[in-house]
Amino acid sequence: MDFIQSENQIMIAQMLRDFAEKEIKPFMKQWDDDEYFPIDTMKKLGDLGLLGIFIPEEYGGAGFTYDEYATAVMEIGKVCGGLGLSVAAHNSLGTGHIYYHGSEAQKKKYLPKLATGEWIAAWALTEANTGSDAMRMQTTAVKEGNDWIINGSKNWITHGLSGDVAVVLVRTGELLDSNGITAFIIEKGTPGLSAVKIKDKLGVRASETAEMIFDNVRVSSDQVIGEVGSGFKQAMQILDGGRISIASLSCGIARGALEASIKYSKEREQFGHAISQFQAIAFKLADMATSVDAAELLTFQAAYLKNNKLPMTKEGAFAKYYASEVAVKCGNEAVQIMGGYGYTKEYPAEKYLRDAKLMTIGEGTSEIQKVVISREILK
Ligand code: COS
Repeated sequence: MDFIQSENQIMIAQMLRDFAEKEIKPFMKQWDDDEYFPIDTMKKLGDLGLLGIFIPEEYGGAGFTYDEYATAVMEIGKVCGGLGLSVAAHNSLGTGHIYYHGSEAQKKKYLPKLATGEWIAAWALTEANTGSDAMRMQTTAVKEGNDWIINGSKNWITHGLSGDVAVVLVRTGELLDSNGITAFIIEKGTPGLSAVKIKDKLGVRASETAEMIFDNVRVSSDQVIGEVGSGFKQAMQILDGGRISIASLSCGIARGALEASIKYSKEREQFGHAISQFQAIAFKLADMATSVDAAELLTFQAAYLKNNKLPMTKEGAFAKYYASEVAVKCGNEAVQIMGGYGYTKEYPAEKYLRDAKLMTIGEGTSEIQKVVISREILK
């Protein structure tokens, strides 16, 4: 593991700080208030190579490692958790699934569009009644000649409405058969596919979440990813990598909350001193700073293992579990440090807290991370 940032990481971080000043900070409150998904801003990030960060150049990507990927997601998370979630989900879920498990023809067809941001990706595993218990999904695909007919619905899908293409996990075998789920690539506009935006979320409101409905959606066998029946295991592997994304985003939110808290506590005076001078506040900042660094180290550990194609199920879960809880803690402390101001939308603290909370829920709850970790250490 390298504790020093590479030149590429430094360059990406600086580029994103500049980008955030012009393209994110002036608009993010409006996106949050209106639950507006800034697809044009996503496309600009695509122009910067940030929508195919670890996709090789031969498929139109930036060809970076998970280190640069984590840095990019952290930097966006420091500013806007919602946009950060969209960037993370696009890279590691939809696009990542086609890259890691798709055929050469599928990679050539989809990755250049996705890696440049011409197309936005969705990834659909969860259903209304099956979140943590993904294996019990009810959406089915039945073979008819060379085609498959898909019926059912998927819930809580990032870019389920605006995404140009979705990787959809569907039952093709018996209930509870770990070889009974298959991944399909389904393009927007396919007859029988519709979607409804989910509104009134607590946080990550700039990221689009939708329900996708499949009513006799016909797709050809060319749209199956990998072997029929291999979808659940593909999904588990994608979630292992996805946990680096959410850990990175959590680190970004936590660091954003810490930096805002430091700034505020140096400016705010009470009892004749800046409140940073009081141990009650200084120790909060010390705890926040220590846990943000620890979360980043766990995240870069998982990234190192992924870069080196080493097993990282446990380490991905460590990073996601710890960093997401740290993000909530830092968001909460930021509100506390800013007091009444922290409780209003005039200051950034309450948004960090709202955005952070999703980190302990999406892409596997904290409880599921503990299931994964305990199974690994008890093997
Ligand atoms: N990589 C590859 N294969 C994996 C795997 C991984 N990380 N984790 C499990 N598998 C395989 C197992 O080896 C098993 O294979 P066999 O049946 O051939 O032995 C199969 O997948 C089923 O695994 P398991 O029996 O552990 O499945 P469970 O139903 O008990 O589920 C958990 C395991 C809870 C870990 C899984 O359902 C999970 O991750 N749930 C959370 C899903 C989630 O994150 N949802 C949110 C998505 S929002 S984008």
